[in-house]
Amino acid sequence: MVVHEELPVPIFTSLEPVYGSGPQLKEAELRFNRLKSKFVECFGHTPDIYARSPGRVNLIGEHIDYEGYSVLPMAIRQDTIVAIRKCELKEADKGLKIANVNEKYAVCYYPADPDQEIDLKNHRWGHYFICGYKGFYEYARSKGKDVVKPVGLEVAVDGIVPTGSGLSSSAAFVCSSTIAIMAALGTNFPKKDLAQLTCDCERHIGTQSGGMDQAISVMAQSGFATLIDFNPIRGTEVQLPASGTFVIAHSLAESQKAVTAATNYNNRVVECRLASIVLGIKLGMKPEEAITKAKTLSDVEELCTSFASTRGSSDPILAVKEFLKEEPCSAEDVEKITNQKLQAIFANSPTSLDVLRAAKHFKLHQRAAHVYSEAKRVYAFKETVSSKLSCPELEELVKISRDNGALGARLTGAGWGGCAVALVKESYVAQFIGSLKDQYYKSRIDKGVIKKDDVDLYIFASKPSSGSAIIEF
Ligand code: NG1
Repeated sequence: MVVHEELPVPIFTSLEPVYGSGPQLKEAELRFNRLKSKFVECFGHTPDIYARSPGRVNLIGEHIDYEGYSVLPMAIRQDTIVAIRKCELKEADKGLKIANVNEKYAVCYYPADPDQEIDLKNHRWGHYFICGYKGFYEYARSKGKDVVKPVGLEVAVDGIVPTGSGLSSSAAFVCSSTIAIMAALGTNFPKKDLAQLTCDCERHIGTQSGGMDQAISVMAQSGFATLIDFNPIRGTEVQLPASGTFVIAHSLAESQKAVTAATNYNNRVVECRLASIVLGIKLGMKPEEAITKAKTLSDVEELCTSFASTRGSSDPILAVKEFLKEEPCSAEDVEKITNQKLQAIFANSPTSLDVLRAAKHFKLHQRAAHVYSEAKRVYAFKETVSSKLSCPELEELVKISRDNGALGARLTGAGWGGCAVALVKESYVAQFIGSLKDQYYKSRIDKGVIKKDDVDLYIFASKPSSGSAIIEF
């Protein structure tokens, strides 16, 4: 069986397979037309090809992807579309020209050099395209593919994922850029490789991201949320209850993750790494071994659970409570345990060194406790959404009701037990109740589940009744 993540990115000749046939299609047609006009206006000819990638909403599993734990997001309809054209590389010309339909974003120019450094001190919107550009070449080289010589690229972008909103506008842009470059250069990679390479290359922007956003953007299947596992990346479709819709509401406070990485996002990643190292050492690893092997909390989970088993539990948080102090600790506190300066431990990671410079203290206990408990919640959520709300007893009761002439019958309330409600013709109510007593309740009375005299508490007819009242005599 071919797993869909092994397949290349699908290529369509019309918009319907992506946007369906409803109002979303109309909106998409307008956007593609506008993007094409922008392209022609900027570059004097039409693009060769387009690529799109969506944003996402994470349903459960926050701040655990970079620790190697599974998460459960779904793609949203908002996406980024990239129009692209390969062109001659002219001397003295900038090789990559990136325009945007949104006037807020001025045209960006970059050289056609896949090894260029991204100027992180000067944040520009076009940097995300360069992440994809670098990523494409890094992947192609790592696969020993005939490395395509750098070419000129003309690019126009239209993104409607709200920026700084936690809905992964950055991944939508990086993924659509990488895929556009790939398509313009006449190749196509398996989706799981793309998910990994876009995760790796988005880190050029300075955030040590975990990979959830790129994975769901590349691998999402319409109609499903996806459980995403890492190392290696894998997606499992999760059907959500048809009776519900997720509503997403913006707080209107923008989060500039790349700009605040040293104090916010990367700070958490570094704290998790320190927590892993300290737990590793406390649970028996030599300091040098912990520094090289304990990269994430998932690397030391087994040590934590075997510690917990000595106390009759399987919960890794027991080790967190035992070995990581709740009070924030200083760099010196940690260095006493690691026997090595933190600057030396993170010497190869400039963005982590930025964290060390900015941090006053580290919260190791809180980070580890969060990661281990959140990782479990992902599976609990999956279980809940994939399990039916009904239960065998309710199924049986509904069936008996229908077999005995109910016009309709179904479970009522939250389900997993409780009542069924059946609509029955007035003239038939007494007979209906009698049949249910025989066919459903009698065997339960015989088994002692309920008392014979109580049966009328469990099956009764009701008309719509009146509401609250205050009564004064
Ligand atoms: P947002 O804030 O939506 O970009 C970020 C990370 C994810 C994940 C979540 C927290 C990037 C690109 N994305 O998402 O990998 O760690 O935070 O669960 O850094």
